[in-house]
Amino acid sequence: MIKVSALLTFLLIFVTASQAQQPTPLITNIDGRHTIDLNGRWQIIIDPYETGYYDYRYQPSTDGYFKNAKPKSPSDLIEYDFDTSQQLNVPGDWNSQDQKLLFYEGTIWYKKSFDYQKKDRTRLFAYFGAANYLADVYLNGQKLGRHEGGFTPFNFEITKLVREKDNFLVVKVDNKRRRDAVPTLNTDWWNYGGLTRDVNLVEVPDAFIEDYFLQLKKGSTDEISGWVKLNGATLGKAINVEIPEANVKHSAAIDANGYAPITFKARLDLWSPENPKLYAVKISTDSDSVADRIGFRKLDTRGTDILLNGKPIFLRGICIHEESPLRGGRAFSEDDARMLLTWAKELGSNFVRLAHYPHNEHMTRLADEMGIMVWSEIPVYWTVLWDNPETFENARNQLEESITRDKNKASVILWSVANETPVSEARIKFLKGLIDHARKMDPTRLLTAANERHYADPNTQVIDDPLGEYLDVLGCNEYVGWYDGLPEKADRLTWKVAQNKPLIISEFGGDALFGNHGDKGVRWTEEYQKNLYEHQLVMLKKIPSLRGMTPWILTDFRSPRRPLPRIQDFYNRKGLISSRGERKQAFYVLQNFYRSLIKEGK
Ligand code: GCB
Repeated sequence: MIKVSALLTFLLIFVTASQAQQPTPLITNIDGRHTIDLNGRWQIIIDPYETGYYDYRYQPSTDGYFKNAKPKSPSDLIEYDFDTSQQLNVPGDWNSQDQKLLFYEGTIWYKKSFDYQKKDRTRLFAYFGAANYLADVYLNGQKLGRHEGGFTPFNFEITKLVREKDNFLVVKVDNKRRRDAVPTLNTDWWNYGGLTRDVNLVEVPDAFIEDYFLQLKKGSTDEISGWVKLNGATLGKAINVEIPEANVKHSAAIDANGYAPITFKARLDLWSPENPKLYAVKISTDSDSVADRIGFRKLDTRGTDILLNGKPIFLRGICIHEESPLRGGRAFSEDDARMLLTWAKELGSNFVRLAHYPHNEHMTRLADEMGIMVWSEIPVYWTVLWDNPETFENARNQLEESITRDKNKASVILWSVANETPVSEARIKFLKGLIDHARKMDPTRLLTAANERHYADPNTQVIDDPLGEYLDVLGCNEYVGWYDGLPEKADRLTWKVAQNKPLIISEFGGDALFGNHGDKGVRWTEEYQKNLYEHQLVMLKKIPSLRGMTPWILTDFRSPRRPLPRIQDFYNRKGLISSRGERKQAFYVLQNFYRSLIKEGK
């Protein structure tokens, strides 16, 4: 008897483990789809010991919290109850919604119940904008799968499992940091956990358009080249791409794998910050149709120039974290995105570095509309495990999900694969692998990374990271005047750049507490920060290959690495704008500088 039950337990665990599948292929442009949003209040259970997942022998439990069990009789023992538990808002990180969760790192279970009217020939997917960091997803007690990575979307098909009444979707979200994860244990931002972005049900027909890539062919201003990918058994015979405003009606045949390569000529008004023209594009088959708004523009480099539509440009940028300074916590809404991008525009920016991970899709959609160019990044930050194949696979997957989501956005001009990573052979191999993958997925955009620099002698800065060989645009972070000497040090430095490529100074800056005034030599004052910017800008203007900059950073943001009482209080204060929206003196220094560049025609 004991043996039989041991075997049964083994089988159950084995079956449960093998059910832990990957998400289904990502559906792009869910804004163009019929969706039912599952945002709002979700019931949650805080589970620091993962009692709802592991049994007391620390084996995955077969009747964990995902069963959403109820006592069937008064004598039944069930030690949890979603329906009478605390609730949190989705989208939203947990840390900023409940004071006791501010520093929490661990598991929280989320549950949402819903009814659904089934429709013939319709497939249903549960789509998550992001969950930080590890998500185990269950519907009606059955495991759908697991997703790793805190800043990219994923979806699971639930057509067969969904029922008309009382569905319960349960997600175990775990934001414990891990040495082998991406990012790793150590970052300079808040580890906001939870269902941080929109959750939707997406309805599509049996055979549907899963994904597509429609961009100008590299080097061309009048030829669109790409592909459309279908999903579903009874595939249509042809797919159509229509751009009515440009008189385009193109058809292409679908191959046996549901894939249709696309090329056609079109006369297009090109997208740029001055003219963020988006075209209504309709992609259809005999069974499905999806609408998008896409901008078309040409992107190249020539020597040390970045060319947009054939013209050299200067990237007047600023770094942004995905944090809503006024509400506090992760930014997730279109309003959050509008506020951050409007502030960037008021600064005089035509470019933003969305640090240090892919931001939510509202940001890139709005950047498309507002004419702001974007540097998009994955959280390969500082010291990930370069030799670990699983870590590489995780980073590669995050990059892939990010490119899959945003590859049709005109605003995105740069994919960045890393931030401040230490030079070594293993790291080059890792990052080269990511670069190759990005180029394969998207041959049109430029590749970059935020690297470091070193001193050849006390007055000479050198940028010669060997990774530069594989990049189109060099990124370099430097903190002259903050971690590296005082602001005046910038006056005596000259810069040497090994590669003949465009350079973006992807970070510089220093902390100032808004309203804290004093002599310019006093740290943490607005005057110090202002003085630092003044000296930096004079120095940077002298670098011949400089084609852009994204100072650190638009707004103050939370960081556990910043404990100094009364000054930092767990905020990184390098913002040009405070955590209450107030502009510091340095904001105006950079604004004036950008205005002068605009006058010079840059
Ligand atoms: C850096 C990092 C950034 C930090 C910043 C700082 O180099 O890339 O994530 O927040 O410095 O403030 O130290």
